[in-house]
Amino acid sequence: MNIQWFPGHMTKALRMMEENVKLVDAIGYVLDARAPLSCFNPQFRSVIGMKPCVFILNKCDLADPEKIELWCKHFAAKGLSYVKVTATASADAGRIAAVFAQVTSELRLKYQAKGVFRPIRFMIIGVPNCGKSTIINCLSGKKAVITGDKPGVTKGKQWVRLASGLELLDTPGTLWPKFDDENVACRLCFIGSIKDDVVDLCEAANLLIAQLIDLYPNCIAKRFGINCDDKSCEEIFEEIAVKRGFLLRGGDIDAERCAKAILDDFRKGKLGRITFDLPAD
Ligand SMILES: Nc1nc2c(ncn2[C@@H]2O[C@H](COP(=O)(O)OP(=O)(O)O)[C@@H](O)[C@H]2O)c(=O)[nH]1
Ligand SMILES: [Mg+2]
Repeated sequence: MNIQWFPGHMTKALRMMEENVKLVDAIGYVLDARAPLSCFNPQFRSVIGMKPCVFILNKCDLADPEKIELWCKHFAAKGLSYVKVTATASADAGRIAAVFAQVTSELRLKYQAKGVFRPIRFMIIGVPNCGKSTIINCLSGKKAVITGDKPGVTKGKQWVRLASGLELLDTPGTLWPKFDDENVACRLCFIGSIKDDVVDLCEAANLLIAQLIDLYPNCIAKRFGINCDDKSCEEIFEEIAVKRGFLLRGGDIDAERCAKAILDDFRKGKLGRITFDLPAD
């Protein structure tokens, strides 16, 4: 799957982040727990610089608990701050606030010693659709910023001030111009970071089937009530279409509709709790 496209507004967003990083004390780097490795944007290195950073593994309700633990161990071994959350669950706000407080504790003590009051500012960054805005709403306890189940919902920067004195900068999600690894491109597509209209959905659905058969061999058979043994991805795709009645007049399968349904099932967690990426050095 070759997506070599980089919309101009993402360059603009990256410049905005590079300018605004001077104003913040720390970074909240959001990763989708279903594909954390694919969510690392090589261009963010220049954004983060030397700022303290918290890695937020989000959408844990949709991800594989065992693999989430591997990621947590990985961050801990590297001495990195992290928190695993489900931002749509308001109960997780406290844990995010706690780790934010932890990485800025030195700074807050310094302010206290000087007797100055200054808000602590975090910039929230990540690929499109990983839940940045939802995390901000979770922390603020209300709908402070707009969220949506597709990429490109947050357009510009937006500051949100919390009662605790914390200030959060919401940013638009950005991708990078070229994906070196084919897996990264398709996993970003699976998790909805890449706009569906710039990819071939049928190809994406077939790649999703291939990866699922490899990593979670029973999940498709279980969800769609079909037998996947010794079948190719194309055969499985067709069986799903027939089983679900995604047929066109004349009896051909409605591939587009079938592809959308498979991707949608994955994105909504109906195929089970799935994580594609394992930590790597
Ligand atoms: N299941 C689940 N959905 C989430 C979670 N966090 C965010 N979402 C959904 O993911 C979609 C994208 O969220 P949004 O905050 O707009 O992402 P952003 O583009 O990174 O700002 C929305 O439909 C959210 O409701 C989570 O932890 N679990
Ligand atoms: Mg957003």
